[in-house]
Amino acid sequence: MSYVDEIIEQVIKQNPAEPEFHQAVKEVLESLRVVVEANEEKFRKDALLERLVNPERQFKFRVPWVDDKGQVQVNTGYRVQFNSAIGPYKGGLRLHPSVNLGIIKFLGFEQIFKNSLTGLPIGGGKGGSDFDPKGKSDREVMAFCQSFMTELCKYIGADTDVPAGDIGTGAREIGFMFGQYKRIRGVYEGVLTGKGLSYGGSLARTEATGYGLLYITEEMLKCNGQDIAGKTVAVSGSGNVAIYATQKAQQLGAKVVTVSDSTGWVYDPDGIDVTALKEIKEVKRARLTEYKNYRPNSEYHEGKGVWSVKVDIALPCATQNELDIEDAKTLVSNGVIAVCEGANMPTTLEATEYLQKNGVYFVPGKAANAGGVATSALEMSQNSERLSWSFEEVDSKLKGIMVNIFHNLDSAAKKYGFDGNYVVGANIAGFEKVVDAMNAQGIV
Ligand code: NDP
Ligand code: 2IT
Repeated sequence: MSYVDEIIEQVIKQNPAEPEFHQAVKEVLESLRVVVEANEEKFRKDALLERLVNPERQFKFRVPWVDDKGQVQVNTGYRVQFNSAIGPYKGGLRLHPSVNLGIIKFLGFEQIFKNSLTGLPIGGGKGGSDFDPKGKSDREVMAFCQSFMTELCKYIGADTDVPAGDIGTGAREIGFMFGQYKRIRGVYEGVLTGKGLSYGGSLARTEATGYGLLYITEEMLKCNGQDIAGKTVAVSGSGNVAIYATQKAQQLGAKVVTVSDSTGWVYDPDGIDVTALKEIKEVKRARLTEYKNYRPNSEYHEGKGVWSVKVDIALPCATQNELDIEDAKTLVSNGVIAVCEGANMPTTLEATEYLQKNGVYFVPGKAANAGGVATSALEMSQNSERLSWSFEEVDSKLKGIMVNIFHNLDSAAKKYGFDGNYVVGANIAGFEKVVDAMNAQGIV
């Protein structure tokens, strides 16, 4: 059996009931087959793939907190420190009832290659909890965040592991966590990114993931003889990534006609009103049903369906496996030309293959959404030098990073004979730097 197949089998056997982690490992290792085969003897002897798929360290802990009725609640917290070959662990904290160890491992594994693609010195990590911020009071969210950080603070630090936001973790949660870290550890340092601007945050970090997604989409289309201006776009999700992806798409002259949340989706034939969307989601923390109050001409639909609209470009920005084979077939039959992933692993493996086979340009999340973590690394740089850069400076660095990522994955795909396959290109380009660093550092 080939080394790649052996490791895939081993991961499934050793990590039962973690289907998302299996999926992420499969996607990466399948892409790396050509590189692994060329170095099979050395990689086997060094157990390189075994070291790559096993986290360096993982923490699972109890998070007790008291709700507004005086009832004690208990959640589970996680932090997986996956790979520190190229820098301190870096990656977000997800707060969502679906969180379990397998989800955090899939996200942490993806993060290794994503962070490598940014070209910045950050290793891969991820964490979170099955706590659901939805419907909780600010005090309850604070109680949870303080309890979560009381344990997490033992394992993180500005030079060891730097968490950030992800689903359910935004500016409010990062603020509460930062306050508790500082109180317990007694150090004022850049231990988290996505901080508020008054206490060490970076301008453009809030916008970075969505903006970065559009910068890479624009560059990819340009290199394939297409222009983003005038295109119709479907966005899913209505959180941080979706909002700023929508905003930048509109600034670039495209028309975004959909957004969604976990209960339904909106179709706005005149183009999504970002100001209304921000008010509903960032200020009121309300459902998308409210959108119709701002835009009477729009439609609200319960359930799934965002991919049924005829568009040129699809940008999944909600969650994993939200775009399946049936959705891919609908998109293709509606003439979609590009799918670029704002979320982490939003497209199933089967759907990805179908899209690629049908000539759709497909940019995977670990490249397309890398603008968020890249800007987090820029926030770390600003914290280290105790300076703040202007919005324009951070934004122009972000754009440069995204354009560079596209060219790196395009070249890696071409170099190994997979011209236009940006999944293979991203995985190989991300892997090469990590492996080089792992080899240089010996068996650790
Ligand atoms: P938010 O919490 O701000 O928004 C998440 C959005 O996705 C919400 O609209 C939410 O709907 C929807 N959603 C979440 N879970 C589900 C689900 N199970 N089914 C359907 N819809 C769902 O998160 P972000 O915008 O930060 O993250 C979105 C994606 O982007 C995630 O995959 C994340 O890992 C990825 N990402 C985020 C980065 C960042 O900087 N924030 C960087 C790179 C990637 P509802 O409000 O109803 O829950
Ligand atoms: O998935 C991701 O890259 C993030 N949630 C952002 C991580 C970060 O450290 O900014």
